[in-house]
Amino acid sequence: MRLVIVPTYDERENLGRIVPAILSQADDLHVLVVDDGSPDGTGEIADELAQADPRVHVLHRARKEGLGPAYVAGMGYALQRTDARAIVQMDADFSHDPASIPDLLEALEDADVVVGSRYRGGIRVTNWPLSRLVISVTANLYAAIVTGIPIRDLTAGFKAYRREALERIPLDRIRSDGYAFQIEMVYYAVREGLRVREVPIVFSDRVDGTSKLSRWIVFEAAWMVWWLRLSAPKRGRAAFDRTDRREDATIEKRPGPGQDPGRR
Ligand SMILES: Nc1nc2c(ncn2[C@@H]2O[C@H](COP(=O)(O)OP(=O)(O)OP(=O)(O)O)[C@@H](O)[C@H]2O)c(=O)[nH]1
Ligand SMILES: [Mg+2]
Repeated sequence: MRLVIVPTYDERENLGRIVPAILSQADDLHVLVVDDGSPDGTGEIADELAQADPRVHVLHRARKEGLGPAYVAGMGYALQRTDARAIVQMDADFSHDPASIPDLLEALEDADVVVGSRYRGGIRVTNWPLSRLVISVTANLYAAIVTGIPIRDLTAGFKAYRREALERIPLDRIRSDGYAFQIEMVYYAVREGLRVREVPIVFSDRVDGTSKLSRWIVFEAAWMVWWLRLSAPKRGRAAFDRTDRREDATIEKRPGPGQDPGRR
């Protein structure tokens, strides 16, 4: 099976639609909803979905601790309590189109980590005010320069990992919340010598529900990239120096750890 992790906080308007939309993409897909005690009852909706379909799993957490900790918990669940051979992370608010999941998983056939990218080969973001787009593009450029990772969309939240890749990423070291979490995951993947590949996706602004974006999340990412750069051990720095900067954005330094994720 392959597992799609969806973190939720107050996503009542979206969860009941996104889960079936994900499951319909492939027969072996399961969904893990990680809900941080949403006051709007999203957790109960998740339980109802799980009762009706064995392909739906729910991880309840007591309180809102942020996107990063929710994903770390969900990825721990994936590795310890399932035999998922591939793990996808995506938002619940339809910013990430479930129809792109098969593309990400196909790209995973010859990569260890696949980043669903808004900015590789053009800009594909719909409905965002220009100001937010400018901030996002600038922030990604800044993060790429500081960390030295040639990925256009380092803050992307739509990603896929081989199980063996996720096992190599030190999840217990990750403390960050929002954009910084996304950058950290790619950073550790590159540092571990995993093959990271960027594939184009279209990102749409949320239509229903409310944003959990905060100023703190932006500041956290702004200093986190410096922390990553300055704390990188020599081995990691050397890995980045060898990083391939070709336009196709596939970072390949050595063969991945896993077998073909298409089989198990
Ligand atoms: N479990 C959990 N999920 C969260 C938390 N914060 C955000 N999420 C979920 O993470 C995903 C992304 O959050 P969003 O609020 O959409 O953040 P964003 O995409 O940057 O901002 P907007 O789409 O503009 O609202 C959504 O599915 C949220 O419900 C949290 O603290 N805990
Ligand atoms: Mg969103």
